[in-house]
Amino acid sequence: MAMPYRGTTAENPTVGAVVVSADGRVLGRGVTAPGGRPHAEPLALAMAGEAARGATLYVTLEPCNHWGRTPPCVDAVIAAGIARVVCGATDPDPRTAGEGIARLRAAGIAVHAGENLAAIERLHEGFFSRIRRGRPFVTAKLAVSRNGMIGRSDRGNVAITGEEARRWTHMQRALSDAVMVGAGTARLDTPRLTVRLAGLEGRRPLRVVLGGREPLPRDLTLFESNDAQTLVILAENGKAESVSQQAETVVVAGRDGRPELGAALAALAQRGIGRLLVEGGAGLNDALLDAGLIDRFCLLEGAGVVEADGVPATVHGTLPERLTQLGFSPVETRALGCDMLTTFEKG
Ligand code: AOF
Ligand code: ZN
Repeated sequence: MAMPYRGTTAENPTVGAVVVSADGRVLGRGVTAPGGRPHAEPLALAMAGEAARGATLYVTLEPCNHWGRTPPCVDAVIAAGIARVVCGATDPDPRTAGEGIARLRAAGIAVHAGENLAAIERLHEGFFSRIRRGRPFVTAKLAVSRNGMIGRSDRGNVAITGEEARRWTHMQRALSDAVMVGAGTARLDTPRLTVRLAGLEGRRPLRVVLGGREPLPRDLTLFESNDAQTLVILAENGKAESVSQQAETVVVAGRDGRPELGAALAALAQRGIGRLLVEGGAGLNDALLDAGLIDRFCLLEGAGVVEADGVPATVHGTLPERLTQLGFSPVETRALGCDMLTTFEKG
């Protein structure tokens, strides 16, 4: 139930909680609220009210045991008289890290932890990555023509894939905390990086531009449109750059005048970004792949061919070859209209 709400709760995980009576009726349900608070459990418990006494709480993450901006969920669970808790992974946040489960047990509540871990790891992959590795979970998306091109050199936006692939991409943006492009793509493709899907206008992932060696033009489409916040990541000791007032900037360690990729991702994690979607181009994808910083690669293959001036998707053979060399394997292939989507994951 929490899956569709991914992308709305940063810096917190998107937790789902359900209160179920002894005879199997759903008494209450909750998902971490937009922005991360309230947490899922108090919402589900409030919905169940008095009926929660003696009931079972199913929750995708260990209930928290710390005073953050809200009181510990464990206190609410105990106060509600819940008899049994079935939860997913332990919370890797060091403020809870197993203590939530310990306190529930100490209060006489039966706890079954570690249920359905594969699905839980997937649901919370952004939050887990941010806490465990200090960087977001990175999904790259790239659209290539049948002959492996992502566009034409210096030609800006070239249609590679169709309407269904566009809608799929916008949905991936909606489910992300931030969407990132490199400076070259920001300049040439003039993307808006917004969610333009009926009913999901409220989804506004942070837009991130990774600065390059050249200053960014101040009239960038991303700076003009006020639809979502924009963050520009710049390299320290790079050229002093005055970025449009519409955007925020963060300065990280640099290499060759460009932001160092690991430092850029760490800066995003520090801002609470757990789920990051990278929308190319080829240079940024290749560099992230080289650095081992991509966790999932979504390859959209269009039916058409880009003939003259084609920009290849990678400088290392074809993308599927390169991904295989790096230890990725295809986990899903499906048609999106006339286009094909193949998802590659590591391991
Ligand atoms: C839960 N239920 O729905 C979520 C939890 O700053 P705070 O107080 O909001 O605490 C954030 C931490 O709470 C976060 O790092 C994670 O450990 C946990 N998230 N816990 O019991 C929830 N979203
Ligand atoms: Zn909590």
